[in-house]
Amino acid sequence: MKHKNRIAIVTGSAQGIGAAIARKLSSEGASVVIADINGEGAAEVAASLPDALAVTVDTSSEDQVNAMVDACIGRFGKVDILVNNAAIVPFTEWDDIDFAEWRRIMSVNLDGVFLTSRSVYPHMRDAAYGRIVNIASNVFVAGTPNLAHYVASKGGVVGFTRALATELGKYGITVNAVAPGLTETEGTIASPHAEAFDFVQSLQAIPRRGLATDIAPAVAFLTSEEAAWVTGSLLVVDGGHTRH
Ligand code: NAD
Ligand code: 4PL
Repeated sequence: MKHKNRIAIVTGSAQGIGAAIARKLSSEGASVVIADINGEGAAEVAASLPDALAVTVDTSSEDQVNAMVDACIGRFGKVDILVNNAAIVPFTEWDDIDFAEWRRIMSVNLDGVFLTSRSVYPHMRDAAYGRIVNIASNVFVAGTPNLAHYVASKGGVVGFTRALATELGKYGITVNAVAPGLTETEGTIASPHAEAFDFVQSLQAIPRRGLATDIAPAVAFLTSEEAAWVTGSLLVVDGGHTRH
């Protein structure tokens, strides 16, 4: 039970990779806040886990993020782990991205990571313990097409991860990023990305589809106590697609 007595917030955990991370941390003993803009989906995941709390939150809203962290502290008294997983995964040709769409992706995928990190920080600093894991993507390594705004947002997430790791190391807080490759989730299956699985599989060292349960163990390592010496890193989890 590597995460016994640990309290974790996982954003975007009503489905997909976030739900798999929440289930994994819960199975290792953590109490998990299932935080998602889809409150109904969050409630369903929370109901399936022991001692989980569902919170409806738009992670791009400063007020809602602060209320989410208050709800966690109110229920559990602390926050040990933050997993920034919530994101929009778009599919838009580069010259069809208008400025409003660019801003929408940045506000959820990048601003949201800043807002949640800033909000949990005082609690982690005062406890002299914290684990922050940001979900990036291997598109930052590969420069994948039809996602330019998303690729830029994930590059921002990797940069912010490194800077925050530098700032927070002295407080016992580690900050790392995990970069999945194309992964079968409710989101990708329902989008044009579904068409890419065969091609991406042909590029991978391991020739099968990536699943959400392939990503969760990498996150669970970085959120564990024993990963104390790993900070500012980017762990690519993509079946050897990019070999980064
Ligand atoms: P998904 O679309 O299946 O699920 C995303 C979840 O985030 C949903 O429950 C959604 O309601 C929630 N969400 C969206 N916007 C939100 C907001 N503003 N506030 C709170 N919650 C919000 O996504 P997924 O495929 O599971 O991807 C999860 C993470 O993994 C994302 O960060 C994504 O960029 C990353 N990722 C996914 C893949 C992939 O191929 N699936 C590959 C690399 C990285
Ligand atoms: C390889 O993060 O990593 C498509 C869509 N293809 O969101 C991703 C790859 C997508 C990816 C991603």
